[in-house]
Amino acid sequence: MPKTHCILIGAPVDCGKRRRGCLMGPDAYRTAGLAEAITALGHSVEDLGNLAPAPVDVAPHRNPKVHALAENIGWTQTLMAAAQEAAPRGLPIFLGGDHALALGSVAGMAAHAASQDRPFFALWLDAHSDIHTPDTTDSGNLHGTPVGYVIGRDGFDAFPPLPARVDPANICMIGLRSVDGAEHAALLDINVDVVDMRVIDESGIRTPLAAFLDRVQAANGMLHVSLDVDFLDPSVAPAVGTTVPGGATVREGHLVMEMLCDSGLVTSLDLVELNPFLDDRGKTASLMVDLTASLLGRRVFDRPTRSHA
Ligand code: EXY
Ligand code: MN
Ligand code: MN
Ligand code: MN
Repeated sequence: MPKTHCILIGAPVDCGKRRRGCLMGPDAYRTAGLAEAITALGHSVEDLGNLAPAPVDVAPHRNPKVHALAENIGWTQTLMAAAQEAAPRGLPIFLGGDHALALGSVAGMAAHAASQDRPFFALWLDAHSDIHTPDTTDSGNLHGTPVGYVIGRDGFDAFPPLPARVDPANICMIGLRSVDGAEHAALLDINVDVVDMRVIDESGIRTPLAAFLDRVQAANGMLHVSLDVDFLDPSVAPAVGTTVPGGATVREGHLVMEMLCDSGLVTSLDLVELNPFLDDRGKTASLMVDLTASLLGRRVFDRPTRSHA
């Protein structure tokens, strides 16, 4: 893998849901040796430290269940700007923080891709589709809405206008096993590439991922990877507030990262939903660091970079 300048962006977003703890996520990754793992692979690292949400004053959402709207909007503004500042300088790695950070990271990276006149793609590694809007969410937790926002669904009136809408056909979701009714209805209506655990059971993770990566490559696309801890099975990654049994194994996680590395297509990464308060002596934080190292070229045996086909 070519030497890469990795820009760590601490995004201790903890307002996307009610259970607290993700605010400790960025420092848990640092404690688990993320920077050292990256430099050991010959890459350079720039750590921007932990950012903060922009101050926002906003009326409550018409859905009274919506939680912490102003803080989520403030983070979206901060991270949309941070993405566009960092992207021209290297590979931004957003250290979460819950998945509400992707409201800003994905919107910002899509804006950057548009500025480069290149198509933007997103790989959503998650038990959940996160495609609610503030009107359709039943929990009011906005960490369940980032995909809804970036594809331009209605209901995000108070959020920053999208500089560039993400085409749902350019999103691939892998690991799905917990999709709410309203999300299911939305997914049937649009052409997001959905790969649930049943598909993985039957055909493995390689085939659908290779097909998606072929599409990204053919389009000369920029690929954002959003890795939610709950993509993985809770037995190997317990430090997340929304565990769902029947998730990806450690090796399936590494295969995804190794294929992404081989493809050379990844231009930004989110590491989200780590709650160190729920971890077992740093086991989950360390696994996420190891998966990031696989994305950045860590291998047992070096072999010629093969296409993912
Ligand atoms: N769909 C459920 C909700 O909207 O509350 C659960 C969302 C979990 C979201 C986490 C980030 O993946
Ligand atoms: Mn998620
Ligand atoms: Mn999830
Ligand atoms: Mn979650």
